[in-house]
Amino acid sequence: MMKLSDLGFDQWFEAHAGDYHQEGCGFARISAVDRGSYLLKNESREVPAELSGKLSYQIENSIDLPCVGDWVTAQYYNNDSEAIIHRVFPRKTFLRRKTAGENVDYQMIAANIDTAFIVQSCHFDFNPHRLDRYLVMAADGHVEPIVILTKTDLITQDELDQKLTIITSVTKAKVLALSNITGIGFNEFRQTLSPGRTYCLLGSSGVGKTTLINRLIGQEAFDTKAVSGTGEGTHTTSRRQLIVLGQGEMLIDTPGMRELGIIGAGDGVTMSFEEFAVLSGTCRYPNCSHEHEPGCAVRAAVENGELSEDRYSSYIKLKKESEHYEMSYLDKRKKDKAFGRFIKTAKKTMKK
Ligand SMILES: Nc1nc2c(ncn2[C@@H]2O[C@H](COP(=O)(O)OP(=O)(O)OP(=O)(O)O)[C@@H](O)[C@H]2O)c(=O)[nH]1
Ligand SMILES: [Mg+2]
Ligand SMILES: [Zn+2]
Repeated sequence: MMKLSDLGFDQWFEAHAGDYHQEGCGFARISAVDRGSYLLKNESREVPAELSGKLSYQIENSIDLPCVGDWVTAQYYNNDSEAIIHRVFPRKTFLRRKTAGENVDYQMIAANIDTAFIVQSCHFDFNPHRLDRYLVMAADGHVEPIVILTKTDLITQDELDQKLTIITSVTKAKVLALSNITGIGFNEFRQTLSPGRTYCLLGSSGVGKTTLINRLIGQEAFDTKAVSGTGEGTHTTSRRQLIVLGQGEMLIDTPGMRELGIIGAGDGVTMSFEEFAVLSGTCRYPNCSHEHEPGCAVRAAVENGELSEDRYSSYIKLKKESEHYEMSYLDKRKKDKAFGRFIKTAKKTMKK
């Protein structure tokens, strides 16, 4: 039989186990989420699950809902064939994004991920600025990023080398290039996977995330679909799902993202633009925005060519977005909380 530790329940979660233990319950990991319904995986089985009434009442914000990869306290019933989720463990790491559109809210993509594979295709999808956004997302949730360039069969070695040079100029993350058609580079990818660790595949629709998983499994277990003439994917994968491979490596496939808004706390931006953090320390003003202030070390580095103009503008753009959303988000959470309290008080008053 499997142990919970095989599914990633490590010392970090053990340390919380006491607080999250509940009479008649066990611990399990969310292996799939499809709208309001969940699948749970424990040492012996995978079963459908629902939130307890109390838990759904307590949750005030969508990011607090369980997501794939979360650890939960669950109660089994109907001969252990179904479960009720009572509590959600704190997240050791997470991947989240701003939801599409104007409103300021976050959507959880996956929790408790060791490594995020940020997948771009060499062909139509390659875009260093989008890559920056994914890198910020990973840094924000304390997830190690690895960049994967797929479809190397569609470009020449020279074109590939150029792209690799661009990527290594924006990140220190490990970069892998591969083709699912020729198989070149695939073994190097497979060797990055270890038992008991959890990986998440991120990237636009049509870049080959599911094709990679099928290749690892060795069969066409999951649907993939050809991209259009302009390289647009067709949003084939529709749910987030955790797959356990033969040696116990865990992989989460995700639906391709249409729009990748930012992402969260200023933290992620600071971390994936490290060189800016270092330079900022020597700007004349401690809260320098690196735009117009005199004595700005960042501007100076751009002017003397130490930093590229392109990387500078990407940094400024993401920093502004991140600060803007962070502020509006905190504001919104405050209002939501106040509203939640208002509803609860109103309910109590009505009962009297
Ligand atoms: N030429 C080439 N085609 C590939 C490669 N990898 C995947 N494809 C093709 O790209 C298309 C899209 O692949 P999928 O695996 O469905 O892409 P996905 O990233 O899972 O897309 P979504 O599920 O929509 O997010 C399929 O037709 C694959 O056969 C590759 O390395 N080279
Ligand atoms: Mg897919
Ligand atoms: Zn400055």
